[in-house]
Amino acid sequence: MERSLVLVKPDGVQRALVGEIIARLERRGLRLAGAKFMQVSTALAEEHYAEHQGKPFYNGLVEYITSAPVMAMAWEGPNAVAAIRQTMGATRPTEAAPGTIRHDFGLEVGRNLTHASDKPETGEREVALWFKAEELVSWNRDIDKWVFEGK
Ligand code: IDP
Ligand code: MG
Repeated sequence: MERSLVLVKPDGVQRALVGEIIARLERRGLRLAGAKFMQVSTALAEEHYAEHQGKPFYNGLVEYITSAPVMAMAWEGPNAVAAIRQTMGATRPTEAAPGTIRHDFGLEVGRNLTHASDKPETGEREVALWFKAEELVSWNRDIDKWVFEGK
């Protein structure tokens, strides 16, 4: 079972889209494993976005993610990483497919509402960076057998 970090970034929180974004992931069949509403520190922002250090948008990106609270979540399911990135849509909202979150609610890459892990390994690393082990819940959902083929 794959896991992905999902962040509703400050623009999504300020625009009251947390519930909408959670609803889309729930309806997709993904299972929530952890969630916390939090103000991101500069240190966490810099570690999370370390791969982008040195790029022209890096400083703005750290400012953006620390500018207001975020909803940080761990979601799981078969192929969760690919499924969640598909639901989020392409990084640039004007390149995101209709029906995706970034298309349906966004216009600019620097206000693209969400973060989702880009590979299964990244998912494991990012969930461990944002959540302590005791903040994650391992559980069986009654509908799992109707969503997960192997259950
Ligand atoms: P991703 O969030 O779809 O994985 P990445 O390329 O990993 O996209 O970039 C991380 C975040 O950095 C993006 O979600 C977006 O908020 C921001 N970003 C990426 N490219 C640009 C840019 O060209 N200008 C401003 N912000 C950018
Ligand atoms: Mg990325």
